[in-house]
Amino acid sequence: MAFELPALNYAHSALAERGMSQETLELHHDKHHQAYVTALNGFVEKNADLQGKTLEEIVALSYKDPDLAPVFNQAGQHWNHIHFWNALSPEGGRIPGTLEGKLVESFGSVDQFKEAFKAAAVGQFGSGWAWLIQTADGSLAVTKTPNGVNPLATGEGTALLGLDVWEHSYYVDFRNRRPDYVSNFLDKLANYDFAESNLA
Ligand code: MN3
Repeated sequence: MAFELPALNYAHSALAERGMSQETLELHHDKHHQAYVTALNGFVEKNADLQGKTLEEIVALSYKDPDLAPVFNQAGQHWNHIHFWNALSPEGGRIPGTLEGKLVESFGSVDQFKEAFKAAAVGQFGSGWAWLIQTADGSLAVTKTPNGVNPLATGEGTALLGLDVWEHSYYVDFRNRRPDYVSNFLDKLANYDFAESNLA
């Protein structure tokens, strides 16, 4: 069964007032994400070892396998973008109580969490992702990954909230101002209810 592009949970125009335009979502979801899905399906079609595997299984088995590097790039990006659309909300920015408690416990304060996340997102050289993760001991941490890599592949922890920092995610709305895109995400777009729902 071929992988499919999931529909957004909100209209393409729903985030425009909060800093992510309809044009960005049309390009990013309908074009970029679709391209990853199409390419991944092309690889699966030609490789019997990949057929019948879940997306998570393909991410795990292709990570760091030089022969499967092109497969990993597409599978990782498909997984990352499914996560990312859920990490955005037309009512974003509001942090529910349980998650807030965990953030304070792990980072000292919500502001210190945001500073750490922003440092990771801005500090990721070139294309990649910033993540809020829950590590094996239950505490929260911030990490960054290049290109299509994610915490599922690295085994660093469970992804709670991921932010795409590839230029295609912010160039229409913020041009070269990645720090402003990251701050806007944390304050206005981040779906912290989704992040909380990912807690163990
Ligand atoms: Mn992207």
